[in-house]
Amino acid sequence: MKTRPANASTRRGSALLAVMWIIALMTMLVGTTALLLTEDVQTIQTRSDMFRARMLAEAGLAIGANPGVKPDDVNLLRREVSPGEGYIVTMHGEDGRLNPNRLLQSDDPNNRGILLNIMKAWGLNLDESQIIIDSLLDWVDQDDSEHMHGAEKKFYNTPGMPFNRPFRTVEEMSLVRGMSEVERRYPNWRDWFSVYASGTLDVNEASAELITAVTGADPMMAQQFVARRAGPDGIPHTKDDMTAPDLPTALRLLGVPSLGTQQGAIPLGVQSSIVRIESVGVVGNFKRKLFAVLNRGMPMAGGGSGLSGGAGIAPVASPPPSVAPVTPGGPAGLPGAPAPGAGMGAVGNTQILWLGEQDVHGDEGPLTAPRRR
Ligand SMILES: [Ca+2]
Ligand SMILES: [Ca+2]
Repeated sequence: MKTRPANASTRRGSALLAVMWIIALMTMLVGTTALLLTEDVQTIQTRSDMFRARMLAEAGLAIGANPGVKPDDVNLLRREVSPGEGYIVTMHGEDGRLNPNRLLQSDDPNNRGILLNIMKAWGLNLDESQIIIDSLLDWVDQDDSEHMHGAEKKFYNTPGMPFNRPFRTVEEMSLVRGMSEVERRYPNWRDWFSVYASGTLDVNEASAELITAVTGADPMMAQQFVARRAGPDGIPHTKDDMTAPDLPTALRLLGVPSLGTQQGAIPLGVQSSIVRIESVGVVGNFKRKLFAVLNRGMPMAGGGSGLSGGAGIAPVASPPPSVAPVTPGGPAGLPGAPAPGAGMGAVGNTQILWLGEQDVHGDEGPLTAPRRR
């Protein structure tokens, strides 16, 4: 009899404990469910924002691809369609870069001098440069015999390497013997090349270092020339640009009296016929970047005078990148690399050399066009 009240109180205690446990468990369950739901909603929102950013990038690309649009049409190329949403389009002449295939497949002995200048600018010594240059030559030639410092099948010991054909992308160059050292010393080496460049170097688009490497111009003179190009505002491709109107003027400004043999097989020009258009779609913190390389069949003038275009060329509608034909890649599994020069289609006189999507690096600035002073 003595133990009965004690038993009842223990049972009540146990029941209370059980209820408290259940409440705690249910609170946890509700919390987890709410968390999962929030995550789902966030995922849907993220997908929707990413999709919208891509649509905006496509819209920007279509506008930039119109031959009537000039690189300095800031009000057209930088638009905020609703708060925090819009696109930023930039365009520049692709001929400011060297075409590696033109350079490596030419028999002109002066090209080696240019390649040596380039390697020197990247911080490589003569021995390292010889190895890389000969290995690049071996990579694009069709035979299996090595240049003096080069590399063929035996060196790579990997099926399909070297490709023994021209580069289809600049990225393929990174597979060549010695290029890992270039990557370490000068990570921006890719900016010097384009497989879509016409082969004529546009001195109104090229970097000062590249101009020096190709023309032998004094580095300071080349820097001044590039600074002058951008005009008083210091921004390339704006109305105030002071690009060289013709090659003799450019050479005079660069202090290169006559090119002589230095130029090798690289002709120089002051305009690009190949244009690269990059479009970044922005939705809040989300960004998607699309780019197109177009051959407009006529030169693109530098910033000040804008794109020469319009007359005789049908406006270009941007084809959706999803339907762009993609040719098979190289043997080492670099898919999607088109054969350079093959083109991906044409609209009017405009040939589409490449359409693609890129990671967004760096800051594109504000969505709204800067106010003119
Ligand atoms: Ca070879
Ligand atoms: Ca400018």
